[in-house]
Amino acid sequence: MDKYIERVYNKVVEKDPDQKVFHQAALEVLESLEPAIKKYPIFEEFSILERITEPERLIQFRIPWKDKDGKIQVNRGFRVQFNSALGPYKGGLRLHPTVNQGVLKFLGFEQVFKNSLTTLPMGGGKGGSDFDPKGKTDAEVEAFCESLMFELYRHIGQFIDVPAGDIGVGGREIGYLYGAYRKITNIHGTGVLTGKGGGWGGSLIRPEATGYGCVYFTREMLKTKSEEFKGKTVVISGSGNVAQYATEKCIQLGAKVIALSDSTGWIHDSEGITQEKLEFIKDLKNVRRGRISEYADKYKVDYTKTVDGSPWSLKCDIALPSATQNEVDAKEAKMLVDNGVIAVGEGANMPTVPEGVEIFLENGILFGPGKAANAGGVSVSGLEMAQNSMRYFWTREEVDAKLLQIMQAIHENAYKTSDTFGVKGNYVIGANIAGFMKVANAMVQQGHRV
Ligand code: NDP
Ligand code: 2IT
Repeated sequence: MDKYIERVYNKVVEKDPDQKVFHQAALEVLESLEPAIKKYPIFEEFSILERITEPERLIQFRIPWKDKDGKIQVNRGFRVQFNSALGPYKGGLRLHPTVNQGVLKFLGFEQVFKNSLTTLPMGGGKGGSDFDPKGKTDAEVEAFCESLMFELYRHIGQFIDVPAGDIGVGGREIGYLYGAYRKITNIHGTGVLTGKGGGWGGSLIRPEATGYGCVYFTREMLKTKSEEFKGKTVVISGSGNVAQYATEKCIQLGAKVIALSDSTGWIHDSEGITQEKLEFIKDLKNVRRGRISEYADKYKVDYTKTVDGSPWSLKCDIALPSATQNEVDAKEAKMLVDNGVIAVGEGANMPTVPEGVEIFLENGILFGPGKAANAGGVSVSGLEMAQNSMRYFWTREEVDAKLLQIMQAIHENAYKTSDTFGVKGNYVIGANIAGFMKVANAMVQQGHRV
């Protein structure tokens, strides 16, 4: 490893020894930047790597809220404002019991490079809480969101920081958060959050954007090998926002999606999930908030508990991991390769462990890393901000066309950059360097204090 990169990485680990997923994300990016760091000594001269691995600001706060029995519960809230060289901090809020500073620093760090790739003017940030929405009543979720906003409102704004959804945060939560923001500030600041409802400032296609975008990106990768989605068998993990709309786009393109999962287990529908069955899943997950096992009961298909294996053991042509970080381990990556997978598009953030990524790359699998493949969500968030600034709305077709154009531009940028640095088709190096260059150059140009 390059001496400068090694020094910076060691410092990252030394400063926060417990933040393992952040170390993982930092190492993955830093290692791949080596050719750019060597080619442009100015980045070392300006201490860009030391600066880019340190968040500009990290806010941690208390979130007290009353549960259905009238008992006051206390959760921890965070906002990591990682880098604003390219625009206001932008990134989702995650509600999951595993959320802590390290998880949000990993996600915020990834977001910086992802947002840079989108072509839109957005910095990177991430936030959330260790609150577990599972099993909570609507009223409890509302009470929690309101209390979260009591603190968060002072740190956000259309020119400062614009949160959106992530795991555990969808349309319902953004609604409660936005209502609280308006009530507290008396500002109808539509541009303060994205993923809003269609009738009050939300962009059409934002709910679909991450899943659709992931399929658009994967389709671009396939084109480089004269392949297409039509007729292919696809395995997708998760059954939340990203997984649902990745499935929908696969169906539209004539592919067969045979598996979806949640944290408890996964279903295997060998005949393929149809649009009608997908509507059942949307209602199950977004309205009734039930478990994916209900799909197996209804459609009489196989169901396997997570403890008994993963959907990556299924034979498929294309895999779109769309649940969470480190959900594809080395053994599972090997199984996918042995079973003939040709493309892997990461709908989730860092779902493949580093050894798994290595296995995909060594075997010539088309591998789209999350920060490129799942950038469609934040891209349409950026388009939502643009529409809010204009006090205007684009049609579904207009937003979808712009999303497609952005995903194609991200693909081209990552592909060309990989070629420039002598590793044609390695989208990990291509995306990391392309995303990094824009941020690093902005930081150099904006002086040593940013
Ligand atoms: P949702 O909350 O809508 O869905 C998450 C899905 O993943 C659920 O099926 C959930 O199962 C499963 N899941 C969550 N945690 C785990 C876990 N520890 N082990 C196994 N399964 C798990 O979230 P999204 O679909 O929005 O997010 C999915 C991924 O995509 C995340 O990595 C997120 O960061 C990323 N992403 C999201 C974007 C967006 O716009 N929403 C944009 C770009 C990336 P269960 O219900 O059982 O917990
Ligand atoms: O990981 C991500 O890119 C997101 N959760 C979406 C962020 C956003 O601001 O839309």
